[in-house]
Amino acid sequence: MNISALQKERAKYQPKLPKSLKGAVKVVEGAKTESVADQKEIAALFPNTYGMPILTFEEGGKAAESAPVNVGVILSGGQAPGGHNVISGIFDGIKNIHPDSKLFGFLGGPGGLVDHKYVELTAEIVDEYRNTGGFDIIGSGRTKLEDEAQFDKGLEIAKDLNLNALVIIGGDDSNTNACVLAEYYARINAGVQVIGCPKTIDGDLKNEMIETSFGFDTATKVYSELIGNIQRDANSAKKYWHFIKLMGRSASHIGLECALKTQPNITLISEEIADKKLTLGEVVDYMAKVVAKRADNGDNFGVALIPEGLVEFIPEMKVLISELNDLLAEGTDSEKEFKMLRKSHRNEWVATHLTEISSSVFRSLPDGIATQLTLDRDPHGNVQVSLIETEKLLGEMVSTRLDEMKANGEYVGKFGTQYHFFGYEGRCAAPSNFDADYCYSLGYTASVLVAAGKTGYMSSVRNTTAPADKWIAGGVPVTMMMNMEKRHGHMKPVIQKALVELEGAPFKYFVSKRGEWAYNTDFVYPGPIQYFGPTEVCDLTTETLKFEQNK
Ligand code: FBP
Repeated sequence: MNISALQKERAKYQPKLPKSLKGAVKVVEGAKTESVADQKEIAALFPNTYGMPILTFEEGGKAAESAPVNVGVILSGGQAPGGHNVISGIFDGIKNIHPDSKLFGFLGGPGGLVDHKYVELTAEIVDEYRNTGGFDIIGSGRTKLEDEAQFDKGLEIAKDLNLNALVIIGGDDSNTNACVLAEYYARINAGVQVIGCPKTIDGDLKNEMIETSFGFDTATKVYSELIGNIQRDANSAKKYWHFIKLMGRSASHIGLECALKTQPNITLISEEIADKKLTLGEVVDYMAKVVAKRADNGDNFGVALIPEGLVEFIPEMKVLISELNDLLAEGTDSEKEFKMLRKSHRNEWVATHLTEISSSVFRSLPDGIATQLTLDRDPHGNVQVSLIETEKLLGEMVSTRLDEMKANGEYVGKFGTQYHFFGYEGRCAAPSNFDADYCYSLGYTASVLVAAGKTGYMSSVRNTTAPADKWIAGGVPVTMMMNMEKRHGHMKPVIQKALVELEGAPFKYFVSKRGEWAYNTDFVYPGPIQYFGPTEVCDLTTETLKFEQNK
């Protein structure tokens, strides 16, 4: 294979491990745990895996004589930088337990387990992927492991391969399902353990024991580099407002982290907009005022960051989307009628079939956006919010608002826009040192949990703003992170999604600064991720973590 010069050098990087994982490991049991909410319901649903203690690894103990262990690994959901290092961490960990241990990778995500598609991950294969981005070593997928029939199919192949454990690398939903699987295998005495690893660039799988999900660090560094470059261009040409949509399905962690790194003029935080119940018009007003005030200073340029999931957090848009989901639900009479119409008549037809309020919201949207809301639906019939060009929606609405302000003598200036969406370009970047080290440690931790016979645990590596050898590795029972939520009309046990906390230190700092950043040009240019060089630039953690840990 032809590989780049960087890849060649980077392959030699030896990820840093917490001290406790460098030799024989002592597994220390902490206090019994409770779920974050709905304790009674969760305990009843997970009788075999509820209430287990937190585990912390310490140096020492005697290196015990161990038998080989066989592990199956699955990558689930969207790519996140560092996935390959979780796999190399598991590989090295189980080989350290016994050289005859084996690692099998299920292909194309959880579906590979059900369809019995796998590959044995040999040293030769794993070595080729160390410290690289992407999930291409075995591929990923979004099949949900939910029913017992799938679990039973999975057990067949686990038995054929003589697996001791499955490690599922995924986000909140995949780890929820991993926990259900762990409980099921424990209930039927299947003899197969299940361990989870916290992945997602979105940064919304975190809590007291999981400080961050892997990939968030690298992805936000890539986006911040690009935002910084655009800010420099904006400040050089002084003629464009750049509206940048940032990936992150629901939570605005990515937007907040990038704002803390780059200090743009506007950053919208969906959670705040929902909390203040701001209308789309109010959001547009806020943006237009910043544009106008900068224009007063002669600055007809700027940068605005817009989180991908924004529209679902704006109350009237949320209602509109839910009405559209019902109106255009597949197989309904209304959907059939809609499809029979000429394209040019569809938006008008939709507007007349909504409630009065939603109809007026729908009519206020630029035509192209209104059409996007009626077209792109996922297999469950929901509008695919990531496909809505929110950046254009806001740019066009701000432009209209500025025209009104100009007519009223409230704005003198020029408003030229450029639109961007940063998403996929950050998901498979070569992991930063932080993600390379963190992921390798998560994988290694998973191997220790397997050797200790644990199931229903998530790999946990904490104290991550300290140097890696001071990180605290261990395991957290997944049931501890669960609560009951309504999904598709039914109450289900799920891992609580972490949204941006409006009382949290990262957001509070942002609020204290955003006024200055709006009107001054205080741009910061972080530059590209550094893989070689002084630790001050190579081993940086996220601003979010620094604020959260008060560092
Ligand atoms: P995960 O939650 O599975 O990690 O995926 C996150 C994500 O990258 C979101 O930020 C984005 O909205 C979504 O995946 C895009 O999904 P797809 O890869 O299917 O287009």
